[in-house]
Amino acid sequence: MDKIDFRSDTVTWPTPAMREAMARAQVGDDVYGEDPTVNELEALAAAKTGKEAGLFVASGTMGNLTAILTHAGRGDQAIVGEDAHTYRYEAGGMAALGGIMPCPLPTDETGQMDVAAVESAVSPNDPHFPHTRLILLENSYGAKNGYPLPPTYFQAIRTVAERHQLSIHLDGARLFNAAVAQNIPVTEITRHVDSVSFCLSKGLCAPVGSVLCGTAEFIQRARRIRKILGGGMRQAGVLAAAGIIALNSMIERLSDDHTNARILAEGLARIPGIIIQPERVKTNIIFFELAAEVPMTADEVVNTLRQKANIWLSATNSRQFRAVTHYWVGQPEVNLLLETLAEILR
Ligand code: TLP
Repeated sequence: MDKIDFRSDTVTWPTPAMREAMARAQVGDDVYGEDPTVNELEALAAAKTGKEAGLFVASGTMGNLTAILTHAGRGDQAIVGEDAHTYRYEAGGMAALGGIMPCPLPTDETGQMDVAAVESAVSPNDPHFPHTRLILLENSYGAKNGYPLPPTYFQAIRTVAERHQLSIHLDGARLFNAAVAQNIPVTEITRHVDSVSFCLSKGLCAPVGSVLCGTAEFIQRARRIRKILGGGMRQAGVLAAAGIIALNSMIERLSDDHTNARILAEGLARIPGIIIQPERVKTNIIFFELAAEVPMTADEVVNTLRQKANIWLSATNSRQFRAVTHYWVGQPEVNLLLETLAEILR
C-alpha cells in the first residue's frame, strides 16, 4: 500500500494471487448466465452460507437493497437497528427506491435490538398501519466496534419472525469476521435468516463485489431486481475470480486482523488522552475518543498523523475516531500508529 490506511477494510487492495487469477479468468456474458467464473463464485458462496443459490452484486449496498426490494414492496415496513448500516449509511435506498418504511429500533452496546421490542414493533393487522414484512439484521455490527453477534440472538429473532410470517435479511458485510471471531461455522448464523449478503471487498481483499444468498426462488426474483438497479454486469468473471480466492484463502486469516485490532486497542488504552474500552474490540473495528482535556479536535489529530507518518484514520465526529485493521496493516503499522499518536498527544 502507498499509505498506512486504517480508515476502513474497504481500502484493501487485491492480493497478488487475486491479480493473477483475474488475468487468467474465463469470462462470458453474465446477464445470459454464461460467465463460468461468476457461476462458480455464486455456487461457492451459496455452499459457504448453506443457501441454495447466490447472486454476485457490485457492492454491499447493492446486495442489501436488492434483498430488501425482493422481500418487501411499497408501503411495507422493515424493522431495523437505528444504527444499522442499512438504515444509516445506504442513502435511504429502501425508502427512495422501494417505498419501504423503516422502523428503527435502539440497539444495545453489542448491536442487538431488544427481542420483545422487535415483536412489539410488528404492526397489527389493521389498515392504519404499514404491513410489517421484514427484519434487517447485521453481523458483525459495524457501529458497535464490529461486534460479532451470537447465533442465539438470530435464533430469538427467528422465533419472532416465524410467529408473524416475517422475512429476515442479514447484512453480513463482515459475516466471516463474525464467524471467525466466535470460532463457529458461518452456517450457525446464516441458518436463521432467509437471505444474507456478504462483502468480498472488505477484509477478504477482493477489489469489488458482494454475494447475496438465499433460496433458488428468492435469488431468481433478486436477479430481476438487480437488473432494475442496473447491476446486471457482463464479463464480471474478472471480478468474480478475485472473489473465489477471497472465499478459498482469505477467511481464516481474518483472526490476524482481530488480534492486531486488540493489540491496537490495548495500546491506545495506555496513551494518556485517549478513551477506549479495549474489551469491546472482538473483530477488526475500533472506535476511540479524545479525553476532554485534549486541546485538539479529532480532525486535527487525523491531519497531523497524515503529515507526520502518512497514517490515515477516520474522524467520526469532533472527538471520535474509527480505526479498522486488515490484510495490509500488520503489527509494524499498529506500532507506528501507537507511537505517532502518543507523540502527537504528549
Ligand atoms: N461500510 C463502510 C462505510 O459505508 C461505513 C465502511 O467503511 O465500513 N454493511 C456494512 C455493515 C458496511 O460496513 C458496509 C460498508 C456496507 C454494508 C456497504 O458496503 P459497500 O461499501 O460495498 O456498499
